[in-house]
Amino acid sequence: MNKKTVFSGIQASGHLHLGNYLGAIRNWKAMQEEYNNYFCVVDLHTITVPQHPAELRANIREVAGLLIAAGLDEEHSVVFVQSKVRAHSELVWILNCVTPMGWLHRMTQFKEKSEKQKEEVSVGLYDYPVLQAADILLYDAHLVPVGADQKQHVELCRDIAQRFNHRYGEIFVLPDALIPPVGGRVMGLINPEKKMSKSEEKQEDSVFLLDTPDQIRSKIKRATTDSRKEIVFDEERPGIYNLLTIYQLLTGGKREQIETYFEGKSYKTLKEELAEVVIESLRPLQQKYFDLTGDNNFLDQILSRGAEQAGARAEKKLRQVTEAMGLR
Ligand code: ATP
Ligand code: LTN
Repeated sequence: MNKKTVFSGIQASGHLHLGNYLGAIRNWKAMQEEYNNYFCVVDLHTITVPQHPAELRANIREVAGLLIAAGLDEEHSVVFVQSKVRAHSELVWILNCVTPMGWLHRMTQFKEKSEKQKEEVSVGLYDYPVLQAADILLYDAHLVPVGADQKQHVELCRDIAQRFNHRYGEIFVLPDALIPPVGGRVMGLINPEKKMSKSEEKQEDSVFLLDTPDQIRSKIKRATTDSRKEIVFDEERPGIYNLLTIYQLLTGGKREQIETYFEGKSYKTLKEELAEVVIESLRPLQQKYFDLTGDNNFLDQILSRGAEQAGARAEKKLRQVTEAMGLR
């Protein structure tokens, strides 16, 4: 059967949160049977900002474990760690040599992240989107399911592929980003003007997938709202809009039904009910995570088979690329 290929990546830059789940991982699971899938813990992207070695090692395992616990299975999906497949590091260099600097200057994520770091900014952070392009192009991925913040990076990948193909022949598949219509940008609880993010310093801003029920209740209770009363989907009121959107995504309800259900109820009730919905939605995932990480070998074996499978496919592509360029 000629299934299309899906590739997506996730950083090991901290604990996974509801934004990662609703904007990305949950959709990866929902579509895995329809495609050939590669899901990658992108540790080489993670080191574009300084990481503590022991923490990085632990985060890589936590992220990989959560991907498996969320339901990605070996029958449909190859789950692996980026640094274990050397072809990523080799292709990024090659792509660096066909990517104009000007294209990278326009990347909004670089502008945001480098503002925070000032003179600490690494060449790696600047080059981050080219490494992302290498990830995607190595597997001939047609589709890249991501949150809304990654749209620009996938478009850049397409541009790089096109430029390469123009110079050396039809080597790369041009990928499309797949962004969920709702949930592509889950906002912070404390600051609903900014997206929920792993590397945000304020822990109260995010619901982490491994938070305890009490942590979840307390974070949602303290979420920023407004001085109004009506519980309706109104984008002008980002706090309430975000809480309702999370509720909608986890219950699968329609917006009008949800508004009717909460009519005349207080923000306090909304928060209490949302907290219980989040707790119950995460319970099976947490249970599975603790079961599978109880057996250290289990995860190692999945990742090692994943790296082997991904490596074989990536090497084949790299051979095609180097041949076309006269490096072989
Ligand atoms: P960092 O804060 O370190 O940049 P991150 O939380 O943005 O990390 P990534 O590993 O960069 O997470 O992203 C993994 C996937 O989750 C990507 O597809 C990304 O678009 C998606 N994602 C991240 N944050 C959100 C969010 N708040 N809402 C929806 N999707 C998100
Ligand atoms: N930049 C992405 C992570 C990422 C990725 C990829 C996503 C690295 N390589 C390839 C899709 C395809 C992010 O989520 N911040």
